[in-house]
Amino acid sequence: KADDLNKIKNYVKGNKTLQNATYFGKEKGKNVIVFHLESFQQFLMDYKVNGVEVTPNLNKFYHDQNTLSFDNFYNEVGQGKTADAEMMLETGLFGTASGSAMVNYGTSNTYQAVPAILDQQGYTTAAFHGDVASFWNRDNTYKSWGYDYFFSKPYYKNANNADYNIGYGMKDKIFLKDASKYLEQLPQPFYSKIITVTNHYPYDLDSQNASIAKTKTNDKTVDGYVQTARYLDQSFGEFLSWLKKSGLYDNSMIVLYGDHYGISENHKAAIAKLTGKDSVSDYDLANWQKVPFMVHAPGLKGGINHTYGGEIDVMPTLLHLLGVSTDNDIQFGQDLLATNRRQVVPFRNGDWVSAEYMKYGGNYYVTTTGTKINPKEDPRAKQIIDATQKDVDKMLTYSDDVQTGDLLRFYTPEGFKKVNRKDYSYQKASG
Ligand code: GP9
Ligand code: MN
Repeated sequence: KADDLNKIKNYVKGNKTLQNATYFGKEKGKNVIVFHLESFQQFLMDYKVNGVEVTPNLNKFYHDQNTLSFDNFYNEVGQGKTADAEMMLETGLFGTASGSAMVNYGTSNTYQAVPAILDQQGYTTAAFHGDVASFWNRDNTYKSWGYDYFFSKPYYKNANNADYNIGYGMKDKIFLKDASKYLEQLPQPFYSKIITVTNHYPYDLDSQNASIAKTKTNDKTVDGYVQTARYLDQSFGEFLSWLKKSGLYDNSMIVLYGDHYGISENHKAAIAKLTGKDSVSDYDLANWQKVPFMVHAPGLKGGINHTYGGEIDVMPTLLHLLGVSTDNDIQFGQDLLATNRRQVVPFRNGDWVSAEYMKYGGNYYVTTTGTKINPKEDPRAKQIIDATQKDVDKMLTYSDDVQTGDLLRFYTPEGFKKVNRKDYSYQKASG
């Protein structure tokens, strides 16, 4: 088992990228607020329905001169959905080929996750979510990841009158108001993750909270999406103005990400209508997997960054911005701001996107033009495609080996203190 690790360590070492001197350590010591946009896709950015912006607050944030916004950033989740997104962002490991790694390995595996790493840099770490603590086995997994606090549903005084018919927990506006009471009391610097949920399949929303007309694709689980997305946008807008009033906006790095697609690729007819196309190809469906990724901080050199990347790349990107090296970490991402990135984005099923080609649904395309190609008729393309596929398969296999073999128990990065789960308890003290 331990020697399985040596192959993986060598692969990861070969995956290292050069530090970007402009950004490395730029946000050192700042608070971090990671805002999880549930089921929120990139196509919604600057999207209008009958001339009305669906997400004006997020659009403004996306185009802010101090926001780094990535427009070729993909979700890479498997069956674990939100849990896979959390696993990738906090550990730099993929979810597993089936099931949820958080559920199957979160309780007992050894991880070297962002909360533990930042804890050991003097940060207080806290997760916030309006659902019960056990969903996706978060309560146990967060102890393995070293979260100091996990404010789940029982912590919120409005928990029971904010329940929402999707059954996953509180409506975002009410959750965020209650959560901010805890956030403002966290010792600084803190690392926090705030998980929303209202913009969730099947995208129902009570009429008094709906502020935009449904779309007219005639697909009943699609047409409410713009309403719950706009509600999420308003929730974010309210939260952002609270951050500004509380002063936290000025000394925090605010990170936004969409965790995975909202409208699955099975809704091809509806997707075509939403995107004004007659039909959608596998090329369109690959790009449908794009989700937003944005990083804002006062004075940060912002702009739209076109590098091809995904959720697996977030951990090194954030830690490097905080001046924390990941050279000794076993993680599969590459800093999105590095200048020598491979720009290969593996999907959990072995498909992938790169800056030059993409493979999706068994078809191959030129990434920038959408031209369909047949590698058998193009030796140069075939060589690149075969090498990319080999690399993607290796990365996914190695990540699965780490998860299923719990291989990190055989390795402690230099300077990292092993996490002791017994040091953490998230029970709300009664009273
Ligand atoms: C559950 C919420 C939804 O607490 O995070 O998770 P998802 O269904 O998107 O995985
Ligand atoms: Mn989700």
